[in-house]
Amino acid sequence: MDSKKLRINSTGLNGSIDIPGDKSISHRSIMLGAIAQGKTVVNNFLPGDDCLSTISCFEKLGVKITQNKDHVEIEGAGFDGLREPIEILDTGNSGTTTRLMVGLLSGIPIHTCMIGDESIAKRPMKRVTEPLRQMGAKIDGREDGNFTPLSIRGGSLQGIDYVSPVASAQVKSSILLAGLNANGITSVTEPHKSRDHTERMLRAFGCEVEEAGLTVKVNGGQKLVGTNIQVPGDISSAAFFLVAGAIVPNSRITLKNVGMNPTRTGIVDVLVKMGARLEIENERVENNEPIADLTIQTSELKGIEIDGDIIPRLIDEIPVIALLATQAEGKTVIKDASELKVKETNRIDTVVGELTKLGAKIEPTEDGMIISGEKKQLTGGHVHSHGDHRIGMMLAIAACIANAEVTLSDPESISVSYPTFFEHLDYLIEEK
Ligand code: SPQ
Repeated sequence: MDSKKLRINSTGLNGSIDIPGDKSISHRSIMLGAIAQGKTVVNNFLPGDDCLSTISCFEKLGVKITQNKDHVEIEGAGFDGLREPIEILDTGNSGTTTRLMVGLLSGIPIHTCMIGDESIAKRPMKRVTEPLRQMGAKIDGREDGNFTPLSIRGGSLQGIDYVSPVASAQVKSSILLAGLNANGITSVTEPHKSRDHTERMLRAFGCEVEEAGLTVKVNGGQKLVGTNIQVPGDISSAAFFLVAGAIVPNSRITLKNVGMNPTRTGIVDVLVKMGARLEIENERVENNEPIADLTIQTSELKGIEIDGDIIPRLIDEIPVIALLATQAEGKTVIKDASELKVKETNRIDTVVGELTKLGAKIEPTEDGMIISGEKKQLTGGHVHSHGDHRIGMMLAIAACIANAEVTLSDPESISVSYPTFFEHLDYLIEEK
């Protein structure tokens, strides 16, 4: 495992960058393109390790996919054209690939085995295998189907009305993808609204998806038709530079083509509520997804409370929001976020542990954390990504406001969602 000396004590981040494609939307473009009839062309695809795992799984299922950096062409096989693979499907570090593919494969009459890395092996799968079994899916796996490796013998499914105990786009999407192949109607109701990229993209592929409040419904037997997808920039990647722009003195950063789907913009709401100098310009819609350019400048921030409905809208941004809060005036309390415990790492423990090493005053709670805003520079230290891309990127931004050397173990994990992260960071530090 490598270690990287991070750039510290920055005197300002300045310039403009194009944020790479959205990870959630990139995954879905491959999945829906593969089960559609005809060709799908994807532009601004994210060539991060997670999305490459999705491509590799579909290639093993016999789908012809040509990828050249961020341009991908998929020869749709339709549901009927997926071939029983001789190899195990390896989903790498990607929860989205694992959970959505279990649903998608449950209703297709082939046998598949699925495995991921060490982190995936610890992430709960019962949240999808349980409702899929209620639909008639034949899934087995370690600890009665709660952990990988998983084995799926696809067959006929029956639609269900599922009330999910968690707000999770992966649970919702897995069941809806199974529902496309089930008899009758499948509905999913969530306690809070989670990201809705699957619903939006299914419509772009010609499917009917009904939404009423927190319930989403699909009819079984619908066919998807290949289309062109322009993937917006990933707001979860933009979040690292939004926070950097707000907390590093003398900064002004413009982030172009950022996805502004309201189920993902909790970070924007938090920045505004904390008092950040943020401008939103050039708002437009492409492929049913809103996009804008964002400019952030060094800001005077105040601590706030973050809980309830907003949590699923910023769940992946909490590590970097915790860093943001260390530079605010007053306390920030994050609640209702126990889902953080089942991400690539337990993100309550890894955020608190790593930021504490750099001198931040932060305490874990059962469902979140409390950060004392001290508005002071962080200290140096040796920190660890724990193999979690979002922890690695948060720590690299933290180093920008550290007053002594910071080294990061396992920086490679960042390529899961943002392979050009360090290039962009160096450019913003050097651009004047
Ligand atoms: O794909 P994976 O590994 O689960 O990735 C993460 C991330 O930080 O990139 C979570 F660890 O994002 C999830 C997100 O937290 C991606 C996702 C999606 O594309 O549907 C939904 C969220 O997870 P969940 O469990 O709330 O549905």
